[in-house]
Amino acid sequence: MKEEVILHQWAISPFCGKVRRILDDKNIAYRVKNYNGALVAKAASLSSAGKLPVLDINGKRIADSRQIATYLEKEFDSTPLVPKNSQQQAVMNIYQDWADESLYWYCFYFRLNYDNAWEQVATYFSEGRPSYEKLIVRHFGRVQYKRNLMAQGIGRYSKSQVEERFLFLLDQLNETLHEKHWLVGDRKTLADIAVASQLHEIKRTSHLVSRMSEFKEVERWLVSNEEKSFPHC
Ligand SMILES: N[C@@H](CCC(=O)N[C@@H](CS)C(=O)NCC(=O)O)C(=O)O
Repeated sequence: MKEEVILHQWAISPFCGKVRRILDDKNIAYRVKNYNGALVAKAASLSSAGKLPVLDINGKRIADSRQIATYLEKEFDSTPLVPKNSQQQAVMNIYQDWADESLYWYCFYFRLNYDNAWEQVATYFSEGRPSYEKLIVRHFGRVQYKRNLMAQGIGRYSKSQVEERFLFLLDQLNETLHEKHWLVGDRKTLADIAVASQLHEIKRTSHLVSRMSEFKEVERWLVSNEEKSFPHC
């Protein structure tokens, strides 16, 4: 019997959203396992980095969205998400790194520093768990992650500075997408998936959602990068 593919995830993690999109694009059937509320401690034990996503596939356990993407590209190559051309590949890798290492922190910032957004995160993050766990997430989760944001650096800037910088970057992305369907070459690549996964999560919880919709090229392109399905278990 063929083994089930299992994605260990948080529904609102942009990196988990990125892996879901890759699995969907490659038509790989999978089940999700969520680590909401107090299960966060269990999530940390799944890999040496202690982060999600983690994917169980073909008897292997793979951690990190980039490692997962590399594995899936090699094993399921009928829908390629990496261009053959090496220059395009390089641009794709730079976009992916920008999404994972820079845009991600904007998503984090907009969730942690705005009460309304954090309330939504606490709700998503404690779905299916006893209600007292939501209180823990709401308070201690916020304190802990704010420390990460300060250590990374972006947490030391004011809301107006971070919003202005983010909207500037969206404007630049908008320019980049002018008369183009995809960020790199003429088909969807990991660059689109990585960047769109971050932006979709920012839109999910951020007060900036209506400002973001002013960037028409980005909006159009985001529609092409929606998740095909949103599986729950
Ligand atoms: N480089 C990793 C980053 C994954 C990551 O940062 N995941 C977050 C969730 S969005 C996480 O696990 N955070 C928990 C922690 O840092 O302890 C990847 O691409 O998968």
